[in-house]
Amino acid sequence: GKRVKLTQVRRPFIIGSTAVPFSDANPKPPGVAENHTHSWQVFVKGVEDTDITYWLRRVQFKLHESVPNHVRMVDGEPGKPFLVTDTGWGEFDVNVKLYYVNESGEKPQTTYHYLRLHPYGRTEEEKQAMITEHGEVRSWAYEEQLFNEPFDAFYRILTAG
Ligand code: SLL
Repeated sequence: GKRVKLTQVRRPFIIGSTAVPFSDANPKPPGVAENHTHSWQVFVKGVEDTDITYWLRRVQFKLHESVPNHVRMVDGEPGKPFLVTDTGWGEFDVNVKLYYVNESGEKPQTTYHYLRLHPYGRTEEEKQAMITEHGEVRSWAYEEQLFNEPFDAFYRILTAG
């Protein structure tokens, strides 16, 4: 295949996490360890949940080694986030490896996301801004995937629809 010269295609996406402390409203499921304080999710998804599986086919989330089965592979399902859900007690860096669709010819790329359980900020206001009405601590990053001189076939996939 040929590359489309002098062309860049950008696709926005979100890497994020949410965490909720265990409470009456978020009870600890049976079997969860005594020292676990939160349930959490870490994800890669489209902005406003738009589909990104036409360019991203799989995501590997490498969690802290203290988490059982800490390397999680998630295959894309159209329109759904690439999502890992678990429980724990501590914050850590998640290694996020993005695998692109075969037509792209792109090698996987690694990025990071810090899993936050506790709100942080210099002021009480900044901390409050991280908490949603459901008591979720939210840490989201808007990212942009750049495809530089994509292959012809991939360019057509990127720009279809
Ligand atoms: C810390 N650097 O020391 C961090 C590491 C690791 C948190 C936190 C595991 C839960 C499980 C878990 O929450 N690890 O046992 O499944 O604070």
